[in-house]
Amino acid sequence: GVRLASDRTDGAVEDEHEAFRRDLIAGLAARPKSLSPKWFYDARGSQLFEAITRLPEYYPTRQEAALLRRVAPLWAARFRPGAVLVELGSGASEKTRIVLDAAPDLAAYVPIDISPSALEEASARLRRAYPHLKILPMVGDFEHLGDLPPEAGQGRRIGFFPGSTIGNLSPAAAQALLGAAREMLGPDALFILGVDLIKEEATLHAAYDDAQGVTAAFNRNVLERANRELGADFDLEAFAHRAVWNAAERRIEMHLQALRSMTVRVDKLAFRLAQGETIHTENSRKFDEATVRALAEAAGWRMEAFEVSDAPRVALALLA
Ligand code: AVJ
Repeated sequence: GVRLASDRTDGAVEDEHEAFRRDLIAGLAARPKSLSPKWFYDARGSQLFEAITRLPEYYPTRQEAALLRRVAPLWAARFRPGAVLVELGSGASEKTRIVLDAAPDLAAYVPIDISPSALEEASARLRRAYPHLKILPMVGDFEHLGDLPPEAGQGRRIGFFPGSTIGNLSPAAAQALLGAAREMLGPDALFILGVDLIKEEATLHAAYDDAQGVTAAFNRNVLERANRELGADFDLEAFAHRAVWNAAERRIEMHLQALRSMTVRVDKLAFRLAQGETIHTENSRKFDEATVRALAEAAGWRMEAFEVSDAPRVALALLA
C-alpha cells in the first residue's frame, strides 16, 4: 500500500523488488506476454519520462500545462481555505506548481508516487519554493490508496490526477481507482482529472515513437531494470520498441518486440520468446467527453466541467 515517505525502510525496497519479480515472471509466462507500466518508473525511468515530456512530439504535458494555467484560477476558487491537494502519480510535480500558485491558501500537499527518488527530489524543490506549505510525500502505487496521514488536517480534499495517467488502466481498473479516490477523499471532495483525447493516428504515433528514441529507451529501461534488480539476462539489443494504435480499444499500445528467438532467464526460470513475439508494456487509452463523464459517474462522481486545450487536444475534467 501507500505509506509516508519518511516511514520507508529497506524492507520496503525489498518488498518492491519481490513484487517486480513476481509480476515479471507472471507476465513472461502469460500469452501474450505483458508487464505493468508501473515498473517503468525506477530512478532512471522517471528521468527518461521527464525527458519524454520535453520532446517536440510528446504534446500531452505542454498542452495540459497551458490548459491548467487557464482553468486553475477558476477551479481553485472552489477549494476553500485549508484544503489539501492530493496528487496521484506526482512524479516531478511540475504541473502541481500551477495549481499551488492558483490556490495560495492550501494547507497541505500530499504527493503520491511509486518512485521514491522522484518523490524526494520533487518534495525538496517544492519545500524551497513553498516554505509555508505542509508537504507530506507518500511512496506507493496509486491503485492501492490507503488513508491520508492525520497531519494533512481536515480541510476539503482536492484530488489531482493529471497527465492522462488514468489511460494506463483498463476501464474497470480506472473506475475502481476513481471510486477508491472518492472513498479516500470523502464526499465533499473535488477531483481534477487530466485525459488525452482521441485524435489523428499520426499525431498519436509520433508522440509514442519519437525521432530521438527517448520513448524507445524508456520502454527498454524496464528490461534493464530487470537485469539490474533481479539479475535477469535480457539482451537489450535484441528488442525493438513498437508503438501501435489499437483503434478498437482506442489506445496506444507499447510493446518490446523480440528481433530473434531467444531464451531469457529470471532466477532459475527460463522463458522462450519466438522471433517477432512481443512483451506488451503499456496501454495509453485516449478518451472523449462522453467516455470520461460515464467513467466518473460510474465511480460516484459528477462531472462539473470539461475543458479542452488547443490542438493537439487534451482535456481536464472537474469532478465533484
Ligand atoms: C505517464 C502514463 C501518461 O501514457 O502518455 C509516455 C507514459 N508512455 N510515453 C502516457 C508514456 C510513453 C504516459 N503516462
